[in-house]
Amino acid sequence: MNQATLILIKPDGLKKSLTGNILTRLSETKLEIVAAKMARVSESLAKKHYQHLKEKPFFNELIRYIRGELHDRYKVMALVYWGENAIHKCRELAGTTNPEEAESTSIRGSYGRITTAGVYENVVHVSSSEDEAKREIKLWFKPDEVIVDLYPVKEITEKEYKEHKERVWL
Ligand code: IDP
Ligand code: MG
Repeated sequence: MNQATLILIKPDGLKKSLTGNILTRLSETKLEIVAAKMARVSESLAKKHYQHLKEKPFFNELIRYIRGELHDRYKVMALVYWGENAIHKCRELAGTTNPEEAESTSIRGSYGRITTAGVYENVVHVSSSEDEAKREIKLWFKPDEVIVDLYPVKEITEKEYKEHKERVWL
């Protein structure tokens, strides 16, 4: 079954110059990259992305982490990988959430760490289910930034520019 998954190379991955390395590891999956960009992470985007963790004691530090405030790198690389069993394949390569417990050959096991403030700096984000992938891809990308049709869209016309039509997620 073909699936899409959102991958983020987090600010620690960028600061440690791991982009090439991570993309090489992910290429082992033979999945297709169908969207890719560098993105600034606004507070609102960060909070929406991690909404499932808002009650956790590490939430505020996690938001600072994903926004780049701990690494002086105010950006992430966002990608969508697509193909057979994409979510499982990418999660497996990434390793478990806690980098100290992740298999040592996984991306997180190789390059992650736990900060003194207790945040798991684990280098990459990978969606963990199809529902999560759908929510996250719609949050991070516009329909026209993804080169396959993943989810339904609608066309909207901006009031001020009647000739300008834009596709947004339905
Ligand atoms: P995931 O990234 O493996 O899907 P989630 O539970 O969705 O794990 O958590 C999102 C991110 O929040 C993790 O990647 C990690 O950076 C951080 N995090 C999760 N659980 C903890 C924790 O118990 N302590 C510190 N940081 C955590
Ligand atoms: Mg998660």
